[in-house]
Amino acid sequence: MTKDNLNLRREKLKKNLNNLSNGKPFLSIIFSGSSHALDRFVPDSTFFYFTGLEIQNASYVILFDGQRFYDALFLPPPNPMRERYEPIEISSGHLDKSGNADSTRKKAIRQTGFEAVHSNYELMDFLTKPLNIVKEIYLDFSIPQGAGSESAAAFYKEIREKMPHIVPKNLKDIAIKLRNIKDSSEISKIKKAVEIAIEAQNAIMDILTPGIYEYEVEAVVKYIFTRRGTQRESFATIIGSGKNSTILHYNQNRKLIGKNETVVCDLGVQKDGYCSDLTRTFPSSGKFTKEQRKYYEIVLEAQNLAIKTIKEGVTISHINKVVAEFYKSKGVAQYNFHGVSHHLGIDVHDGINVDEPLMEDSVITVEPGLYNQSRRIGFRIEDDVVVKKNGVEIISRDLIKDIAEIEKRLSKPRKKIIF
Ligand SMILES: [Mn+2]
Repeated sequence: MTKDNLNLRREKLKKNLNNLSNGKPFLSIIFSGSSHALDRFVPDSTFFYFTGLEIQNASYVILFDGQRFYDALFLPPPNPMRERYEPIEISSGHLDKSGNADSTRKKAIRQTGFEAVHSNYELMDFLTKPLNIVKEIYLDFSIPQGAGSESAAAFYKEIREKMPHIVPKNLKDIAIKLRNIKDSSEISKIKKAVEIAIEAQNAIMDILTPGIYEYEVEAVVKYIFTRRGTQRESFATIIGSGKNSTILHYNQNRKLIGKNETVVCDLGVQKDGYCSDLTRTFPSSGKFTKEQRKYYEIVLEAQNLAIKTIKEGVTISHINKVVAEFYKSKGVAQYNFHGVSHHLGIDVHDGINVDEPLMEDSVITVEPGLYNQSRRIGFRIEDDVVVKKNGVEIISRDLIKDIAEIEKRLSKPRKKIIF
């Protein structure tokens, strides 16, 4: 992520906040969160979007005093005891006796691209000083996803308690609005994440066979993800066979895969902060049964229809409606359990409302499914697309999905799961 992109994002945020507060003074704070002792740290996605940083207990603060903006990053101060437990690449450093940044702080300024870096010791002071002029404070009210959510909630609670007379306002909606449109660096990161997810789906097609456990398939997925240098899945990988293929978020992955079952493989990985999310449904024995084939063809047709519908200005609600009507015409509406699309980005479900018109360079999934629970047949086909003015770019186009192609690949000798 270049510093230019980050600066541009922060400029847009300031402009939006300024509009919202009608030019009156305000404060805004975005907290990065923190992890439990042995957990791998996941920064708050909004903090990451505006800073590109993965630093625990850091805050991005904006102060507008009515005349100008002060942009500041607050970081944990150097702490040799903590550094015995965790690597600390960037810390706030200190001010020297004459009030100048010491070399650690200078390094932090250089590495983060912020003009001002302060220590967390200075945070409450910085926040409470302008309280005679500031009447509004923008915070992220929603509990951030992932690890660190408790610490973020506690942090925001403390801030609000210390400033009882200030009107708290929600920053999340503005952040989500900005995050709706991906810049070129974001799209290229999502493409990388998709590439790795495709590799995982291809690996599944090499090893899938009746008689192995769902978790063995998951192990192959995780092997690919980790080997490619990623640190986390977009969500817990779903490998659902037979009746499990009809349970949308089945991620226990404990069952032995039987003969002639449908196997829903829904997986994604976060690479450089951005998620992929791809689903394919494979026949465990290499060939779909006649009944399975019927469902698969309908789901694939529904997906093609959805993809043809998507372009700038269309809403996700509309896409859902188009697919629902198509299913109705095929007599399978009762097996349609969920919406077709969600936004994809730093969060696997980038939280944009389904009634918001899609924008050029929004990135969404297209994932219709059908689930006949009594027949133990579930199907989902999911691709990731960039929305364009007059259509889409299918990022995951290299991953096969036609019945003939899948059956051909699955007819090859099975690879053993040995590394
Ligand atoms: Mn999805």
